[in-house]
Amino acid sequence: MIERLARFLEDAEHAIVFTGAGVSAESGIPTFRGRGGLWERFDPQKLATPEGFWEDPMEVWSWYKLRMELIARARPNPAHVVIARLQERGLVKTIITQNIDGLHQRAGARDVVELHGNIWRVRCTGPGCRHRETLAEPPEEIPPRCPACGSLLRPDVVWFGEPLPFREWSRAVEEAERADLVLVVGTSGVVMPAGMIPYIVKRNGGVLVEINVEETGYTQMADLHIRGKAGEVLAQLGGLLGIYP
Ligand code: BJW
Repeated sequence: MIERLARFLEDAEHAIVFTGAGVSAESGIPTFRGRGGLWERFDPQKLATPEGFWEDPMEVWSWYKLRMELIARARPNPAHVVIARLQERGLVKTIITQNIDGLHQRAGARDVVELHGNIWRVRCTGPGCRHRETLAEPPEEIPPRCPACGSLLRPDVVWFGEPLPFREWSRAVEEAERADLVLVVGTSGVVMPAGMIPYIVKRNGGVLVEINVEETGYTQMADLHIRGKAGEVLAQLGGLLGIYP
């Protein structure tokens, strides 16, 4: 299976990678759904919607602060490293992620398309205030306030019911339209519209390869489904291609 994946990648002219929370699971960052997932313990309506934020900004910020602390301590795992090296080698053109943890970039990936934002970026909620900044560490005081106008800052991530950032979404669709292969790693694919990306590639006749510890809505239409942990499977691929360790 790993050899088939290597051949698919070598034959492709424009391969893209589409990732979700499962790619960071081996870095110690919990996924959202399934056993041990964040939504088992936390309520997405309260923590990942604009309504939840306005009802209790302190609660939402406590959750994001905790996650920032976890992400700051986490290290990219072999999946992030091999994906970055596939890009460096030209075997993968673009990495599109739903993750907000920045681990692809920390592993060396360039020009990553972040569909759901980034946990280290914050933006002002004040009317007319366009203040944005990138934090180097979790905010000491929560909820943090805008240095320009004093309104509440919010994490620059995409919550349920909010549109995806226009530029990133357009770029992801453009890349998917061009792609002749999509490597889908560690996503349940249930969140829309991000989850459409693999379908666009497949609809245009491209190859779909999935790496996941379980079956998903993509599995039936996948040309190759590799059941396993992203870090382990991609480390093997990297070994075969001579790019890892
Ligand atoms: C491993 C592994 C290992 C584990 N190795 N694998 C169409 C139909 C139905 C609903 C909708 C629809 N269109 C829109 C909606 C509503 C909604 C939605 O999709 N809801 C569904 C859940 C039902 N979508 C939205 O609201 C979106 N906005 C929108 O549509 O706006 C429209 C609009 C237009 C114009 C104006 C206004 C509005 C926004 C969605 C935002 C999602 N946000 C979150 C939180 C981000 C911030 C944060 O992190 O705090 O994004 S929710 C969460 O889910 C997060 C993720 O990016 C996203 C996807 O999850 P992901 O990555 O797939 O993780 P899991 O946990 O689901 O799966 C992990 C997988 O890994 C599993 O398969 C495991 O098996 C696997 N795995 N370990 C390999 N080691």
